[in-house]
Amino acid sequence: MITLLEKGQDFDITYIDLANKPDWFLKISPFGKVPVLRIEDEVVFESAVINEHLDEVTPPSLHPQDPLKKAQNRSWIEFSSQLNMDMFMWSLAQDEASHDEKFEKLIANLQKLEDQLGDGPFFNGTEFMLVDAAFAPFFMRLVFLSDAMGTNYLESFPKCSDWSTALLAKDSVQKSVIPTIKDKFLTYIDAKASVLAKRISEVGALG
Ligand SMILES: N[C@@H](CCC(=O)N[C@@H](CS)C(=O)NCC(=O)O)C(=O)O
Repeated sequence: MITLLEKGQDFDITYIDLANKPDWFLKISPFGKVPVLRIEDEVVFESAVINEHLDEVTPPSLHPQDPLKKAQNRSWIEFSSQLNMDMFMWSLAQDEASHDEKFEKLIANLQKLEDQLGDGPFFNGTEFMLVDAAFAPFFMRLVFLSDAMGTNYLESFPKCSDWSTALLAKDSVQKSVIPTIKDKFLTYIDAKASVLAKRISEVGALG
């Protein structure tokens, strides 16, 4: 969605109830996951691959031109999947020990990302690129969790924090989600009755 909006492309979107996936969706999504891009009768799946394709067919490219920088951007795009997974595992952990372990993993990986960043405001400098589009959904959800807990999880990572602020201020990022995304996301976490979900509801009860 972010890449399509950045590129000013027309598209239709169909949201999938992942707890009740329709048959037509299961037929076109080999992993049974979103997102899937449908172009007439053809399908592309995996968000990084979808973004690469959209970028290729709608110049100018949102990748650096230098081949090494481009490869490194792709490496860090892959790292965004790991951070999403770290956040997911942490937010769903069912016992204290596993919660702490997953949280420490997330923090360790955030430090690796912090060490990669330059002067910003974006990953490669002043221009918003594909690598930025890849990290925006992660930061958006981490900020939802920060707000819900009243704890700034990016406090020790000033470059990530500034990057996150720049990303979340982008029109394409804001318009990539439904207006009720925060409530929906926190309701989803709450329903998992995880350690983090319980802590959020305690903070909510206190607040
Ligand atoms: N590597 C995939 C991950 C996609 C993914 O995990 N999608 C989740 C929602 S964020 C999903 O569809 N989950 C449904 C399921 O696993 O049943 C990508 O980047 O496209």
